[in-house]
Amino acid sequence: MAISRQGEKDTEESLDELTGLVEAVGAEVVGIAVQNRDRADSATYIGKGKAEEISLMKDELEATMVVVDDELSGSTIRNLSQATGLPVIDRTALILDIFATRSSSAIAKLQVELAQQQYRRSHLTGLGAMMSQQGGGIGTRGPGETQLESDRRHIDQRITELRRRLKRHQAVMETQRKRRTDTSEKIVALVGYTNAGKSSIMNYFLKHYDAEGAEVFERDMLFATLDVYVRRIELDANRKFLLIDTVGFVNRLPHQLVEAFQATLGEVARADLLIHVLDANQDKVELQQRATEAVLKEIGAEQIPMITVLNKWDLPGKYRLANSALPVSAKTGEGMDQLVQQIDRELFSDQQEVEMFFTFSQSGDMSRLLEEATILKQTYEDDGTRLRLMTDQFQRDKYREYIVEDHH
Ligand SMILES: Nc1nc2c(ncn2[C@@H]2O[C@H](COP(=O)(O)OP(=O)(O)OP(=O)(O)O)[C@@H](O)[C@H]2O)c(=O)[nH]1
Ligand SMILES: [Mg+2]
Repeated sequence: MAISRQGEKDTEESLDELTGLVEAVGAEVVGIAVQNRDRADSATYIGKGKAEEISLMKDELEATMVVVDDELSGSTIRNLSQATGLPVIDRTALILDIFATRSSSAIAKLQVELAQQQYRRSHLTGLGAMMSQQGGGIGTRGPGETQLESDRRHIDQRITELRRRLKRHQAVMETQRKRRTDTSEKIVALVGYTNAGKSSIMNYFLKHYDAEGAEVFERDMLFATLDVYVRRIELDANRKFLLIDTVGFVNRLPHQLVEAFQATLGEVARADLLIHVLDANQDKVELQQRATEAVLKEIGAEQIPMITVLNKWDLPGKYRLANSALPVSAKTGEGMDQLVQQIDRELFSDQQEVEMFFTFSQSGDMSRLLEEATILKQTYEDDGTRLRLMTDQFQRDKYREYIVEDHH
């Protein structure tokens, strides 16, 4: 159910998306109600008349719940529920619910629960009142404390605990990241709308570029991936990068989730290059694109260089974008060579040939550099080793003192 405000054209698109989200939790949409009005009703969101209409239709439709395409306050949820005679759930709670059923790793579970508790806390007023009407919580209160205060206190305690645990996970991730950045390895992150094919593209790279890492989970469902997967991809011995696959986005991704998923989304914000994956087999390509761009902005990743791909090009719907995007298919491999070329150009165009000289006492630094850079020529001299190398900017900065200036 939604209201359509004047001048807003995307109500229908948004309701299509909502239908997908409802189906993602295994429910079925039996009817759609839209009301044209400029502002939401302060008490019941939709007008009283419309609410009564829904109430009258519910038996015939066998409806068991109202899903609202917006985030509502706790008291609006309660009022609308009373007016329609049905339980009401808003868009945010629905998305949180999908995330909750999909999360399997410890860190994803913590992040989802944090978002859920934050949602609960901000909706306590209305929902709490509903609970106390049912006589819940009697006998559990501290002296002089209302039900609401005690609920809030419990939630706050839990939120503190969840944040503490997440911090520990983040510390571990930070150590892993330090280990990676020490080797100057470039990071490429797959981003995009949920179900666009990010994990499938990751798996294509794993299959074709001889990586040791295990394949990642891909499935035709919303939010199949809720974690961060990092795999090393080797285009060849000298051109390696880390590829990151992570959670997909939807339109108006709840801010509680974006906040709670900081540990996960932070990995994206640190990437050197983004691959924005769009599903070309959908007429909602532009909606998908906007949804992803909005989230990237929210996590501070909008400045990172980006390659946009139209995935699933093997399927009949070939929706294009106004700007140039690369058609690819993770299934058939079509366009993937061009994608590799573009990645190569973005990541490794700062490669330069230099000459370096290491004395024998500097051989420690030399062997560290040789793990990363390509040797073109190596000559042993009386007092050390002379190398011609292909290096990137990071290596040239780090090993600057060994670079031999051109002598004439
Ligand atoms: N025909 C076709 N199907 C594809 C292609 N790429 C992915 N798919 C299918 O699309 C579905 C979603 O793919 P995933 O790789 O799981 O999508 P994702 O972007 O990782 O999705 P989330 O993790 O849920 O955000 C799966 O059923 C894939 O098999 C493609 O190029 N062609
Ligand atoms: Mg995925």
